[in-house]
Amino acid sequence: MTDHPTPNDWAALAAKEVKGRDLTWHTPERIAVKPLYTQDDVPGDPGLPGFAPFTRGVRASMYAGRPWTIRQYAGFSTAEESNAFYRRNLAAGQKGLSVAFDLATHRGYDSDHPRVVGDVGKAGVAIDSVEDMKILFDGIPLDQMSVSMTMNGAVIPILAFFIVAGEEQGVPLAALDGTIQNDILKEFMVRNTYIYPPEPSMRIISDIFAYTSANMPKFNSISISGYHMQEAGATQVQELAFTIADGMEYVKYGVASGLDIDKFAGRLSFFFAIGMNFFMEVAKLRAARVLWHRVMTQLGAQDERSKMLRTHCQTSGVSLTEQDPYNNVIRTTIEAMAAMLGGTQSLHTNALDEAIALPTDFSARIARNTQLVIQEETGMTKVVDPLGGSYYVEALTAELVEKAWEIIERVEAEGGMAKAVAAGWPKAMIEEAAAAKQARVDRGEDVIVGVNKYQPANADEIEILAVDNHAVREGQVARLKRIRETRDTAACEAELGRLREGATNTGNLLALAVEAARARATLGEISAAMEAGFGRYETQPTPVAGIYAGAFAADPRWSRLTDGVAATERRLGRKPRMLVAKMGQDGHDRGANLVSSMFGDLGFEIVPGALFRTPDEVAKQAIAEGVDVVGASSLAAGHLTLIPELIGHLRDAGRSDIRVIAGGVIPQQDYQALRDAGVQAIFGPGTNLIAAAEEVLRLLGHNWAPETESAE
Ligand code: MLC
Ligand code: 5AD
Repeated sequence: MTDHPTPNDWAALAAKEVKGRDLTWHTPERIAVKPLYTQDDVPGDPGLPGFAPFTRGVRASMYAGRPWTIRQYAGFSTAEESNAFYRRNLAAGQKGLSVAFDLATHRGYDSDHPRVVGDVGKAGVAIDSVEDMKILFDGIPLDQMSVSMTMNGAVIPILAFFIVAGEEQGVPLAALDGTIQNDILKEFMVRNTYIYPPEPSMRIISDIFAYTSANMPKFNSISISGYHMQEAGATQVQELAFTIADGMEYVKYGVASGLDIDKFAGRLSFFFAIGMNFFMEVAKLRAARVLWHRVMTQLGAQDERSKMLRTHCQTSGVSLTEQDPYNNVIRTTIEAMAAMLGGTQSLHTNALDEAIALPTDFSARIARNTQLVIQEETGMTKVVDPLGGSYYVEALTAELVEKAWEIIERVEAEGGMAKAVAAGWPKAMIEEAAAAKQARVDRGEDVIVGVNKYQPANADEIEILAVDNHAVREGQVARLKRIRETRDTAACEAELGRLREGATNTGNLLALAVEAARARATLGEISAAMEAGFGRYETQPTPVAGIYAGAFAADPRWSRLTDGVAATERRLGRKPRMLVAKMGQDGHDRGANLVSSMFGDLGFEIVPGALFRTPDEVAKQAIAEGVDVVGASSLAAGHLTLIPELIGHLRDAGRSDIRVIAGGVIPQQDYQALRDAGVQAIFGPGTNLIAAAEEVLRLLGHNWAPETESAE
């Protein structure tokens, strides 16, 4: 041992301590994280905050000057109820608003549309017209409060309603402050609340850039989102690369539509998920800024503001669990710290009931206070980029830039993100990562405290928020009726006609929709007018194959299940068949895709159902395809309406022999009602798919021998 030990001396000493065991950590991003970083690993000087390439933050003073915006995403039931919730939250320390719309609204349907019975007011607030939007912001001055709206499919009517609501509050267009998500590429990839086909959807975005850059200088015209990619299973490198590549594509479309890059690029914003890999997430935000600076320079931006990546973050929903739910407070705190140490501009912290329902006042308070405590009790905001210069963080930042750049180059070589999305490979890549992750969790390789390790002896019951969608729907239907009776029908029809014309020819769709909104056209009507020109987009899921079987190769639990499937096949004289169904406007398909992949690998014949089906359509498909079982996946709280209806249709058709099972975000409180309706098995969040497959085979009549059961 010398007086000045070298990294080699350290390696020798460490190897002795662990008897030569390799301490390298291979992450899902295929990054080999070493057990020690030294100054030899630092790629160079990261520069200073506020200066290009903004590695250390977009502002010189960062949180020492102004803390990030505490912006909690919320919305449920009616505009009245959501407005009251917003006001309570603002009084208690929240700083910015963020609106969650229900899925009917997302998909361009009014609340009285027959396809949305299960969805009204459930996953967000129901907004049908400018009247609802005015109630939503009643008493909230839109020139003082910045408002984010998560809207992508029905972005034109929603932004039009917002503009007209502001106008009728007396707020000039130029004073409106906020953000519209308006990011359709990731919808086609992972979130699925698209309405129109890709081409017209991209036109809508350029129209919004044109309108907001000319009229709304404080408004962020897009929130380019990686969040949903990580939720769908993407690795951090995939999330980073596809998000930056999406941003590039939007800029190229904007420029191609005739806009000057520096006129609109300064108002593009971003949105990332922050999961549990703490330093990876810190480095990801730093790498994102470096990458954006690089691509915007390449695309010819001159103004430094155009090259500055400003972002919102949300802690990861998928990292939270139904089991042992108070652990979620701990997880969210750690994730919130990663977001702030990465230099986010705005943050949502998830509530502890995330895995089962929307936040209550109680859970929302803890989520909000997580940020308030960090901001006001810890002193962490006093120093700009306190992790700057950390050997590990700087090295990881550089490695993420490099790894993401490889993917971005592939996207560019293949003609950009719109083409890549159409080709489908980014989605497939994410689904493979999701399947690999699920397999690691099911095998216990990735530990989730309270779920696959250290399970509590007794479950904690927590109070959850329940929304009566039938009552909300009745109220919305009555308001829609009133609007249709009191408006100037001819004027409204004329505006809708102009919009229809605009969709088939030219014209700024947002400007046209603002006129229609003033004339009290509803969201469904405005969407339908554009649909007349654009059509409605449909896709078919294509589950990935082989990932699960590969991860479980040589695992006795797997061969036991494939034996069970083979025995079932012999008994039935054909492979067991399962329809994996998605009903209502719920587009969350990670769970459904995982189940399809895994059961397909096991030897089931899988019928992957299309998104957005009605219960009647699913029953007919199940019968036509001759399936033994329908697996209904529900993540947007429509289960109590949609699944009993499905069972009713099967019964009416004399096919009660087709078993119905349910999976997804289903609170324990609802289990009995589903069982009473005839659901034969329920798989909540955190379900081990191996256990689920065993149960499904049992339902299909397979007799598990007791000795093999204990042989696990
Ligand atoms: C900030 N400012 C400073 C400063 N820091 N000025 C001086 N010194 C400092 N240190 C100024 C900024 O310049 C800005 O003014 C103003 O203060 C506001 O700060 P900001 O940093 O821009 O914050 P904010 O207004 O909150 O905007 C953040 C954002 C925006 C740019 C990321 O796009 C945003 O709020 N996004 C939120 C998106 C969101 O909530 N999404 C929810 C998705 S949920 P100026 O004039 O420069 O602007 C979802 C789930 C699902 O998607 O699937 O349903
Ligand atoms: N209210 C609050 N949070 C919501 N989320 C989705 N909808 C709502 C809502 N209406 C959050 C959850 C989810 C993520 C996509 O956004 O955390 O995981």
